[in-house]
Amino acid sequence: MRIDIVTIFPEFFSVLDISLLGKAREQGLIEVVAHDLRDFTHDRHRTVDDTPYGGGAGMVMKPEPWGEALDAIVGDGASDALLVVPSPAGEPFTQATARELAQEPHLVFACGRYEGIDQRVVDHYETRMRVRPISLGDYVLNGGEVAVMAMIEAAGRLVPGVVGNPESLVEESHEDGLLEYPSYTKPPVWRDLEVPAVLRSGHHGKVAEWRHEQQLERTRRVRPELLDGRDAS
Ligand code: 6GU
Repeated sequence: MRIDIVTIFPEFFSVLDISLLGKAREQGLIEVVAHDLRDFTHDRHRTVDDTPYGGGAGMVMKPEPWGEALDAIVGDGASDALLVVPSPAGEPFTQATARELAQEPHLVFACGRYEGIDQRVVDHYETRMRVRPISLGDYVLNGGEVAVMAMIEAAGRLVPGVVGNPESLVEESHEDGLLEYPSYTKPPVWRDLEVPAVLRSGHHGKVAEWRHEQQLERTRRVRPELLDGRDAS
């Protein structure tokens, strides 16, 4: 998978060199390049924003640097790449979105700052490629960078080969629409708290049944809306 990121803070993405995704990059499974939007300006101050038409607070990102940067990445015609635009006004990012992004051979992320990017950038690239404005959740971040980092981590670990044991991907929160069950390791007693006996019984059927009950109980208590539309039994 190839990932291009356009941002005014390319150095922000140096943390991708470490941890699990750093290894995936060393192995050539994922190639990530962060581009500096200001490299596509032509004025002395490397200006990327201007005041909004119609008035209002804040600044809007100018379309010209975005057009030059994105053309440099995808060419000047139609592209098979998917352009992801992080925005609190986008569709919500879920585990299903992460699975879809993980299937894409080429992702381009356009990180806006200020009050967002001139709408014509999305309108134009929609005529040449698939564009998805995506929100991390119902709260406001100062820019798309942190959101893109989360999306890359969630999608990147689903790319085949990135997570060593693929089995560890299936029993996680959200993979089956439920929250995950609680986990325990040694010692069997810690500060008077015991590991549930069933987990030490060696009875695999009972363990599986207990874990599923825990998933349902936890989901009902913390995220009841995740159970809507599921078979009550
Ligand atoms: Cl994707 N971007 C920004 N700037 N704020 C957000 C967001 C994204 N998702 C939630 N808040």
